[in-house]
Amino acid sequence: MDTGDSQELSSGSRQLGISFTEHIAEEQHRLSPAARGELTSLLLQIMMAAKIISRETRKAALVDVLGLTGKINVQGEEVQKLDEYADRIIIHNLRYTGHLCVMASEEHEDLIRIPERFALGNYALIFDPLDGSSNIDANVGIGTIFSIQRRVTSGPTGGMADVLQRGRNQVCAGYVIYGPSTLLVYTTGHGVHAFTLDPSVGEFLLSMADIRIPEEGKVYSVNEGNFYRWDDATRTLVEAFKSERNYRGKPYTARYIGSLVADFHRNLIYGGIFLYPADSKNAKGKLRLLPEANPLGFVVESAGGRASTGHERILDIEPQALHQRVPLVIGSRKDVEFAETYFRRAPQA
Ligand code: AFP
Repeated sequence: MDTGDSQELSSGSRQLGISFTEHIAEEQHRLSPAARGELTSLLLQIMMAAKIISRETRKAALVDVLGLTGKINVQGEEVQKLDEYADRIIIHNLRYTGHLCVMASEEHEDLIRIPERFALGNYALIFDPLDGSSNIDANVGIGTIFSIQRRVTSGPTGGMADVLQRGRNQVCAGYVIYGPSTLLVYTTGHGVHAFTLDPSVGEFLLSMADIRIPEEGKVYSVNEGNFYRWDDATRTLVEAFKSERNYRGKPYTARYIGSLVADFHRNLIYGGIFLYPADSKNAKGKLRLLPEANPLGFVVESAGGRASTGHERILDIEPQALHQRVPLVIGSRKDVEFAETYFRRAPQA
């Protein structure tokens, strides 16, 4: 009987329209034939959580989930109801898989332990359950960001060392955008691929394979309301983007949504630079190294782009704390390199 292997195209796992489930099974077989399928199974559970969160974000307005819970999270921000929901869904869908030793969420001050009744696995999951949540009530694209590290501790439970690893050690990273369509983007360091949720079949289908970010873009993306909180280097840089005093010799276009996944994804596809620099209010920047900068840094580098603090490569930073913040300059390679020349002239905070 023909198993179908003989008809297989060499680029089978990258054929548009193929399901996420089939794609990751094929990729795992191609890249590490001896693997036991743990990462595949972990990704499938992340996909399942994303489907549930997607469903809830779509019907949120109808069931009065929108709005604040009235609580403040560990970052000192108001917690939106959907943040809590997304956080719970991810934990409940991932903790029993037997593939994780520990989890860390932007919404939790401490590590999330795997309950004793479940088996421990070889990976640690770090995530931001619903990034851009202050945009929820305006129906703007929001997203889940995830990062997977290989376990480095031994013993009866996972620990902080499993989570506090440099971004360059990531095994896999990606994000899901809940926007006009639900999109899952991921990389294991071998190409960046995007899958669109087809609601009629309930599957994520490959919509963009091997995404490459343009070397230079036309867009700069920054919250310019912070202008008077910036140092001189940042102000001069942003003025260079708005004028002809940049390496392209013409002004960039400004685009800022205020939802990191949405701003990042637009620049990944069209080219451009996103910045959240340090300022007098956020001396170390606003965004978090582990659940935001590291996974997006891994994605952008895998697509040929660059991610930096302005002074050093994001993926080389040795994390010191779970909720550590960093200045973030990310996007098209030439644009980020241009920005770095300005930051490097200024003293590092
Ligand atoms: P929220 O999740 O509180 O909306 O924060 C979003 C975010 O962390 C990131 O997604 C945005 O890029 C950034 O903050 C926007 O920050 P500003 O509102 O200060 O521009």
